[in-house]
Amino acid sequence: MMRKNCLQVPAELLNALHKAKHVVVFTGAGVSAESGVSTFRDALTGLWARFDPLQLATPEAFLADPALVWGWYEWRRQLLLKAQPNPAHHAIVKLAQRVPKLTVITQNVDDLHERAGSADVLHLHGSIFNPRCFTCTQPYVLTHAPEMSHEHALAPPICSHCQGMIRPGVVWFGEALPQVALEAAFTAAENCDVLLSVGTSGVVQPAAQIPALALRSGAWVAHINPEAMPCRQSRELSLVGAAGQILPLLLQD
Ligand code: BJW
Ligand code: ZN
Repeated sequence: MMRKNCLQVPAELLNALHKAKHVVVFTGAGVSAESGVSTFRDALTGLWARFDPLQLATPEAFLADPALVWGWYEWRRQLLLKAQPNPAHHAIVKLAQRVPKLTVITQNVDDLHERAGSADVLHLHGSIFNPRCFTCTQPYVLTHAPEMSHEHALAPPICSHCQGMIRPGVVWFGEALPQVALEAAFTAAENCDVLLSVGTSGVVQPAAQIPALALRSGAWVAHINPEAMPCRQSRELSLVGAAGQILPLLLQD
């Protein structure tokens, strides 16, 4: 008989999950890939294969061409509104029901974890749905925007308090991460028993330190990624495959 999925989850990881008091799930763009959301660094399909991050994802880029940057984020926001959570997001919610404590830390600016049912998600790189004033940080409530294409420039709205420009509520290169979320994420990583690092290339700092912090504190760390991830420690594992296929396998008894 053909087995549909040949991946065997290592018994030591399943044992560690069964015994765990606190599990951390640390996610990157790959967890949303099966929802049709582009990652950043995948060679052909990633956003940075088609767009230059220096022209779109820095404060300097926004000031140089606000309409280019705002239009690009509006295009992505509208794609995200149409996307749905996938089996990976749903498996994380089910796992949370089986362990005493589970913390979701995400680098993603989408809301697919929340829409699947995860609560108290720590968003290290902000949210595409929470724009604010570039000048005075006043939050801005988004209203309906025209249908966008990726080459559509669109002038950003103007702040009603200070007439400054409204910017996307995401963390760009060179900007500090939200301090409360980052501290909570580091504390969770240092105090968990198992950390699942799902769909991240692990190259963007300071978020990339999170799996290493968990390992240093004695936790098991499993990387879930279609690319084999380097493992340098005895408690570090690489489960090779798509998040939507692998995460449901971790729910077995
Ligand atoms: C699947 C899958 C499937 C596919 N299932 N998996 C030199 C050295 C070290 C650091 C620096 C340096 N030069 C500059 C820095 C700092 C910089 C940085 O780290 N740069 C590196 C790139 C070199 N970091 C910063 O600037 C940060 N801020 C900072 O350091 O501040 C300092 C400061 C302190 C105090 C005051 C002021 C400043 C900020 C980083 C912000 C990152 N922002 C972005 C854009 C967000 C907005 C937006 O969405 O547009 O965040 S960049 C982008 O990368 C986005 C992501 O969250 C982030 C991480 O990417 P992620 O999630 O890992 O995605 P990918 O595409 O890289 O990987 C996807 C993975 O999924 C792949 O492995 C696939 O194989 C896999 N996959 N299908 C499972 N089905
Ligand atoms: Zn303002």
